[in-house]
Amino acid sequence: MIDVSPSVHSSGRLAQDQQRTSNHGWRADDVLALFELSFADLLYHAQFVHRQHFDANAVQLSTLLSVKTGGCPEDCAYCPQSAHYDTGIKAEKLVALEAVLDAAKLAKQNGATRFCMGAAWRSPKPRQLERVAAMIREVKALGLETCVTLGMLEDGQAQQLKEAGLDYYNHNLDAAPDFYGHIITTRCYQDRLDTLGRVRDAGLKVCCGGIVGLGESRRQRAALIAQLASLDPYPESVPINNLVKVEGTPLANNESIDPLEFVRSIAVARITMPRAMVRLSAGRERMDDALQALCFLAGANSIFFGEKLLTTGNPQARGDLELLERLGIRTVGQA
Ligand code: SAM
Ligand code: DTB
Ligand code: SF4
Repeated sequence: MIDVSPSVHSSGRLAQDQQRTSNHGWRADDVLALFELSFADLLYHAQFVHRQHFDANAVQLSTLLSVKTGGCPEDCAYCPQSAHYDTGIKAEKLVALEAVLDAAKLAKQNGATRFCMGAAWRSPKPRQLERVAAMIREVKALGLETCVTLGMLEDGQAQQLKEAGLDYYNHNLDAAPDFYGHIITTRCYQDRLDTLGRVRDAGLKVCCGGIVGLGESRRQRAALIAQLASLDPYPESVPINNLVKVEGTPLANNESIDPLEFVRSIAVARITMPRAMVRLSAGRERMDDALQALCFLAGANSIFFGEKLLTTGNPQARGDLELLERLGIRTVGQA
């Protein structure tokens, strides 16, 4: 019989790894062993780890705003904003500062404590970065936690964002190294790791996660999480996205992932990155209440809140608040 005591999992790594924020590497095989636990054993472990570091009845609300939509030169196969695919999303200009501030004020009024701004760029140009830095300064001054995702950064750019008051930079690894080339051909894994290194060196917190349901195997899901958990230190924030299938993208007709496998992915992220905020990110529109409740039980402690992600839909705010109330979950600032 498997030992379900929370101090030891089948590969014997849990006890030591839940204690630290820096790892000396998770092997994909060890992460795969977690995926292969029984559902009850896995959730028990995840909930145990979660409760050691967080209030299990608290979730952070984050609101997303696309500050520069569409026309992206990258060819990410999942993305409605890539100029390579005909998805009906038009390329727009960078949004004006005032409009960003209005959205941030509204998000705060509605209960969000974190405001994330996304731009469909391969990498920002100096003038664009200055404008985003001004947005960060003003959003931060409202008392909101700030996160931006702008693509690859060059030397000095992460520092500039840090000086503007940025808390987190989001830059996802998205997929396992051996699957990345099936999804994106216009950049490589090392490009992503290089930007993550610059973000870390500038003293910013790292927000880095991935997408499940891209057509990867369970082993590749485990390898993605092993990569994330082996960043040293591991990310403070880990968004786990379920693919939103968008008409016109190459992945529009992908088979959906088993919902319980998505819950497993959250649980494994929680166990391998015990102190990280694990964010139940894209894909909630297609999840029912019970499935989202399982995600919280598995250790997710943040959601995107508000009717839109970047270009696709998200559940209605009122329904989210009702669900959290039914579950006895409070909303909080950064946990
Ligand atoms: N262009 C920047 C970049 O790629 O880093 C920032 C914006 S990009 C839209 C941010 C993240 O959104 C991607 O890394 C990916 O994880 C997520 N994303 C994009 N399209 C998605 C989709 N259809 N389903 C789920 N997640 C998606
Ligand atoms: C992340 O990992 N997920 C968010 C945020 N970081 C920027 C983006 C999800 C985008 C979903 C597709 C869209 O709305 O365009
Ligand atoms: Fe561009 Fe980011 Fe979309 Fe890739 S995920 S196409 S880099 S906006």
